[in-house]
Amino acid sequence: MGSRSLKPFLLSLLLAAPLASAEPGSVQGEVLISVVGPDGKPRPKADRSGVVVYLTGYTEAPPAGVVRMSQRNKTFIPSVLPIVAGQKVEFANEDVVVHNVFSRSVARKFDAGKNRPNETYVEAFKKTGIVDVYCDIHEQMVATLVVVPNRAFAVTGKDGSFRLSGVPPGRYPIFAVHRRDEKSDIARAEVVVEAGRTSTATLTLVETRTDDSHLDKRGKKYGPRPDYSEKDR
Ligand SMILES: [Cu+2]
Repeated sequence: MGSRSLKPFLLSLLLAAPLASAEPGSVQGEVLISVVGPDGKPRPKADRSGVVVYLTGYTEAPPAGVVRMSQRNKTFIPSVLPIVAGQKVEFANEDVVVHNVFSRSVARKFDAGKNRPNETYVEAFKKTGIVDVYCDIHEQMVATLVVVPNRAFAVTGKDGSFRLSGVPPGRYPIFAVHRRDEKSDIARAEVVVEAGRTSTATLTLVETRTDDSHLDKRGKKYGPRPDYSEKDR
C-alpha cells in the first residue's frame, strides 16, 4: 500500500526536475514598418497593428480548443490570426449572406464550399506557414492565418509593441509577418532568451505590397457573381 502511493510521487519528482531548470523567459519589443513611397523612398508607417511576431526553433503542442474566425458584414474577424501547428480553426458564418471560404496557399489548400448564415466549417492546420484566406463570392474578403510552431507569438498593437512569454531559454530566430499574402516581406532577427529574464528585439518590416488583389478558388479572376443572399436559398 505504501509503495503504491510512493511511486507516483517519485515519478512526479523525476518529471519536475528538468522543468524547474528550464524556467522560461520573455521577449518584448517593437516592430517598425517602412512603406516605400512613389518616389522610392521609405517612410515610417504610423499604424503598426496586425503584425504577427513569433519564434522558431522549437515546437509545442497547440492549445486545446478551436480558434474562431468569423464572417460578419462581408469581413473576416479577426483578419489576422496566428495559430499553433495542429490547431483547428472554425470559420463561422455570422453574416446574413452565404460565404465560400477558401485558400490556395502552399501551407494549406482548402475549400469550405458554400456556408449559409449560422453554418460553421472547421479546418485543421498541421503545417507551419502563411495561409491566405479569401471568399470565393466576395472578392473584398481577405484574411491571413499565420501557422507557427509554438505558443510564443503575439499580434502587435498600433504602436508596434509585442511581448512573447513562456519561452524556454535559448537562441532563436524571431520573425515578424504583416498581413497581405505569402509573398509579403518577413522581417527576421535573432534573440537570446535567458531563464526568468526579458530580452528585447526590434524588427523592421518593409511593406512592398499594398493591395489585396488575388484570384478566386479556381485560380481565375473574379467575375460577376450571384450574391447568394438569404432569399436565394
Ligand atoms: Cu463571402
